Amino acid sequence: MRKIVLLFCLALCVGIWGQAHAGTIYMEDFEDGVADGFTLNSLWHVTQNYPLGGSYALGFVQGETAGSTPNGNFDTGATVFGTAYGPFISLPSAPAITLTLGVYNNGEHSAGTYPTYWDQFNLYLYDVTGASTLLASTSQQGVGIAPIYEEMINNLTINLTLFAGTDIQLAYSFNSGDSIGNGYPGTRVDTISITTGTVVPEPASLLLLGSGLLGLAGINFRKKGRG
Ligand SMILES: [Ca+2]
Ligand SMILES: [Ca+2]
Ligand SMILES: [Ca+2]
Repeated sequence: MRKIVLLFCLALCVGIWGQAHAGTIYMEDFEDGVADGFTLNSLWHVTQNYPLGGSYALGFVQGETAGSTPNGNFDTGATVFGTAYGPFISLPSAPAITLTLGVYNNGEHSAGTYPTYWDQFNLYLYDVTGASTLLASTSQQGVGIAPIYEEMINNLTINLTLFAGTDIQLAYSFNSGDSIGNGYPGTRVDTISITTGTVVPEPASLLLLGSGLLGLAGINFRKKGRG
C-alpha cells in the first residue's frame, strides 16, 4: 500500500513539475488587432478577413470584405511581393522548443500531385547575423521544410530546438512572381506560438513538490508509529 501511495505522489509531483516546465515564450494571435513588433510592407496587414482563429489574422490580400470567406485578392495589376517581419524573440536554452502556427495560402498554381506554384509563400527564420533558414514553403521541398498545401488551413508544428539559446526572427514572405493570375484570396497567418520546457522550476511547483515530500514523510511516520 505504501509503495502505491509513494508511486502516486511521485507521479503527481512529476506531473506538476512537467506542467510547470511547459511554457509559452511567444504568442501572437492578432486578436488585439495589432501585429505587435512586426514590420509590415506591401499588402501585409492585420485583417478580419478569413482568420484561422478568433476574429483577426495577418493577411497578404487587398480589397477584402470582412467576413469568414477568403475573398479579396492580391491583383494590383503588377508583380506583388512582400515580407512581414516578426519581432526578434529570445529562445531560452531549453531541451525542446516548438513553433506552431496556422497558414492558409490560395494563389496561382497548377493542378496535379506536384503542382507548379507561381504565387508562393515561404516562412523563414533569421538569426542575428541575417542568415536565413527556410522553415515552411508552398513550393520548395526538402528536409526540415514543412510543406504548405494550397486552399486549406495548414496547422504547422516546427521544431526550433536547434535554435535554443539564440535570438530569432520569423519572416512571412509572399511573392506573386509575375503580374498575371493574381486574382486569388492570398495568404493568412494566425495563432503563432512558441513553447518550451524550462530548466528552472517555478516557486509554486517547488512548494507543491515540497509539500508532497512532507506528506510522504508523514505517511512514513504514521506507519512506523503504528508498528
Ligand atoms: Ca497582437
Ligand atoms: Ca486570430
Ligand atoms: Ca500570379
